[in-house]
Amino acid sequence: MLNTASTLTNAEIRHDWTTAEILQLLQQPLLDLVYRAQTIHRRYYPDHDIQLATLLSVKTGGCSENCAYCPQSAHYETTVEKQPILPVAEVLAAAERAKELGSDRFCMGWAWREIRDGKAFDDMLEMVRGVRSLGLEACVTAGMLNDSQAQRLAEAGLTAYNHNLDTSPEFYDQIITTRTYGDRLQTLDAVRRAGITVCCGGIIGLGETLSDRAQMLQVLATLTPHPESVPINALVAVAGTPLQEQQPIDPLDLVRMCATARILMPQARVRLSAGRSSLSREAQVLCFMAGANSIFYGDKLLTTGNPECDADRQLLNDIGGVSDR
Ligand code: SAM
Ligand code: DTB
Ligand code: SF4
Repeated sequence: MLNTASTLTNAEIRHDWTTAEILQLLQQPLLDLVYRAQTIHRRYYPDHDIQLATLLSVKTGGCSENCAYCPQSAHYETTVEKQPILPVAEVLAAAERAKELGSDRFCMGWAWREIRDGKAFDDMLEMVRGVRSLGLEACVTAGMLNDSQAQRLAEAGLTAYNHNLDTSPEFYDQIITTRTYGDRLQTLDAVRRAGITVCCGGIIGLGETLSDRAQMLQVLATLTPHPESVPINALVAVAGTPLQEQQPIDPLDLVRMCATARILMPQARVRLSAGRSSLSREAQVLCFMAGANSIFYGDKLLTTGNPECDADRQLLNDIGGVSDR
């Protein structure tokens, strides 16, 4: 029944999506959009499993960038204080706990503008090797990097590098002025050239328009190949940041983003990322219906809260299929 001509056309992997087409998808009646996304999802992920990724902030706070959403930026007064970089052993102990909890991927974050060579980078490489030797996928997010650093991360066995576009090229400079959209794309190129998979997505709820969301998705969907993981974050409005007063997004907008990302990038892991603490179980299940197939699993994201592991385990058990976790 799925093999109708129109479904096949829907499921083609395309890299030439236009913003107008994407805007049209985002504006479709919700149930039509979710149906189309779910149809594609089932074709590319017949097991429709949900990947669990655990986050750890290895270097917290004191970042020189001015990303308006970020509690770790040194430009803003938030409750996040600059912390010393965590030692390798502590990070690997956390990775082991994540493995015991049933995580598939261990993601490590550094609040840096860019990676610099030296001890902290050598330690990062050791962390990557350690996480991989536990049998987990390893992901790093640490700002910009160059070809040689990407190459060394690849040699250490890094599975994925996370570097988000965050928003549209047009809206970008209202959110960040300390680096450009082009800088972001250059880092993604270096990651790709080194043979590391790309984890790249964005945030909704920054004050962007629907057209900004479509433009951001257009940039992602025209990357060749598509990013292997696409995190969709809802802004966590943190006191002290310029975006502290932003109104929460409508959870149905997150459903639309997940569905559209699934249609545009059928093979990607679409990760329902920051903002899950404010979503009902039902809204999360709708996102899964719409094609989200990964979550951050662990009581904390980098500096802000995430649903408790117990609550997530319960949710996954209640929707079925993961009773062994
Ligand atoms: N410094 C590195 C960078 O910017 O690439 C890595 C860490 S940074 C915290 C990773 C991503 O987290 C950002 O690109 C952004 O998409 C997301 N993020 C940060 N703060 C957030 C917030 N308050 N709400 C939602 N997403 C957020
Ligand atoms: C991503 O897209 N979201 C994660 C991960 N990649 C690194 C980070 C979310 C951070 C939310 C705010 C915080 O906890 O500091
Ligand atoms: Fe720094 Fe990353 Fe936060 Fe921007 S998002 S301020 S680069 S830690």
